[in-house]
Amino acid sequence: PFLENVVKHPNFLKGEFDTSFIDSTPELFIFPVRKDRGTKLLNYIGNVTINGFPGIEKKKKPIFASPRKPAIDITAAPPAGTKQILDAQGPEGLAKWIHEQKDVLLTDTTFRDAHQSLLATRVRSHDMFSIAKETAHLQNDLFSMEMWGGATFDVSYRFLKEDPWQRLIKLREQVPNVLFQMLFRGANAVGYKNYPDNVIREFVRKSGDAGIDVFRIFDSLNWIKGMEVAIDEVRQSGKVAEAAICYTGDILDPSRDKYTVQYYKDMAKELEAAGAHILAIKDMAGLLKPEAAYRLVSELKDTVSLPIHLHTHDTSGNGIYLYSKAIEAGVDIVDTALGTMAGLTSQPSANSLYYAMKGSGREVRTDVQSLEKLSHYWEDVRKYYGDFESGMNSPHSEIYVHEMPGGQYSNLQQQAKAVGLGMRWEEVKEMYSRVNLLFGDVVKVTPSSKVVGDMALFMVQNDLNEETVLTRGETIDFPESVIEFFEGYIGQPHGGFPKELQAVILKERKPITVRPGELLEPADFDSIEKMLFEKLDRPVTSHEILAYALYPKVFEEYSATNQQFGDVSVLDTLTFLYGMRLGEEIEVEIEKGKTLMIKMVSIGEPQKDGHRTIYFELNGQPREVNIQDMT
Ligand code: 3PY
Ligand code: ZN
Repeated sequence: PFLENVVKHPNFLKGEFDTSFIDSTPELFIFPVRKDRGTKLLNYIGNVTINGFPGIEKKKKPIFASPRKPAIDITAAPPAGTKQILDAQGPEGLAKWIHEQKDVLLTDTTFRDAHQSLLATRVRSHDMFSIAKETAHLQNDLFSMEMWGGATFDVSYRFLKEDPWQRLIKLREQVPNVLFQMLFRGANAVGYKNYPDNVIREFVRKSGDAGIDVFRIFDSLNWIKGMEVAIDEVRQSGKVAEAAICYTGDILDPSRDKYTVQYYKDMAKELEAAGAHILAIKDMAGLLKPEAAYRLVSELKDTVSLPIHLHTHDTSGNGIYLYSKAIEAGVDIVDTALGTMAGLTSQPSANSLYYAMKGSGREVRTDVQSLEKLSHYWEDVRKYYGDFESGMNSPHSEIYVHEMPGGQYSNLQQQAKAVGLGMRWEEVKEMYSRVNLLFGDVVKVTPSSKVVGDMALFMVQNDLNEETVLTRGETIDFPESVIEFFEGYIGQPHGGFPKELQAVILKERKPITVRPGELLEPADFDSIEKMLFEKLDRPVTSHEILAYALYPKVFEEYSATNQQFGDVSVLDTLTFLYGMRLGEEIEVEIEKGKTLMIKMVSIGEPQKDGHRTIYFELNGQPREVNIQDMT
């Protein structure tokens, strides 16, 4: 009661005390939830056992052996790494250090883009925490770990029902030595539309405080204006601004003259002038062919004096080849994933790249034995998420035609299934490339890629083609994301919008040409805080306020689930996705040193009103919960 009074005190709420501990340890303040955590978890487990997990087929919980873990001593602090270089020398010092390295440096994407691209972003914090310390010890020579941002933020709340900030904070504690990198969508932050400037700035500040060091900032239309606020805030926060060029088209194909080498060189110069510490080439779909990689990296090295960091996806199977060409041309850092989380729509394998470059004169800075050990863990963990695999099991050279980003492939496929187009996936992909041309050949990366995807789904669903969109467009209600795109609310595409299509889509609405951030009302964080305080009946963290400012509905749904079931992130992944088998017993560590023993004893028959009673033992005591059977 005393604490409750304190935290409801007006001064406390106004932020006149140092309240940063609320952000880092929110569980201390969630009193009502703590009391019956056990029952809430039983309700969750009962529910998922009976009704299945949304989006995947209900099935009996599969049995897998525990994941293999490297047998190393993780009690001592891990060896120093790039984090210590940044802390001692600042972003400019770090850039200088990168330039001095002869070996190629790696960013490991296993914790972010690899699973975003292979498993629809569904890898849970639980499986990252289990291997984080080992990773810190074995991967201490990485340039960075990309482990946050992109779709992970939204998916954590929306589907995994867990707090992405806690993922970041806890990983930071366990990995104090390697730079943490996030993917930041410029004015779209980690969302799908432009946000007010104060949201962008606050998000950058808070992510920096929580542990992010390197911000890879891009704009989904390569519109520099959409990146400037973020770059500025990252610089002011003393963090590393890695500004990205999104690569699209084909610089080797003279018939595709919209995105030329000169176009990318001009953009690189502008990003350098805007304050980038590192230049990223973000080949989000894997369109950069090996010879193009050589040419682009060579020319960019002659154009700017920034270190160059290359990102690609291995969808075509050409990833290692293009990296070796880029390395020959002098690229400084490349993005790879651990072998068993690499390839196809994910990044090329670090393990394979190591062997490819051995003896070439420029080696990859890594210990391949360590990579193999960590790869075993991920090989085993990946099985948990089998239901989210895209089904792609060989290289797809068709990527050069449809140009769909790796991070979008498995997600759009889930979206297609959700609207009943699972069987028409081939048509959706083909329509995706047609929509790109209809839109004037745009850069496709979140959120512009989502707009193209939404339009492709919409056209397949409604049996529309390029002609009928224009002739019947006046009477068609286009998806909201498509309307906002043509209004200019995610920025201005290179070469402008196709005018006729824009008029048909917008109807009475007028497009804007300025930066949306100049028009959007700043978010009112105080009133969000008050509203959430009333609703949740507890102090709210600045992280929650930001999450609400980004996606109010998703955050509200997450909070409701959280109130109903408590913190489900403590469950192991198979229990989270499939519940329990009869007679099974599991251990759940709900906080450090506090473990619940849960046994599922029996499941009652459905009653007239559809309820079933599930009988558990919780720490040896009988407990029952009633679950509505919705199957
Ligand atoms: C994202 O924005 O999530 C991406 O991965 C884009 O490539
Ligand atoms: Zn990517």
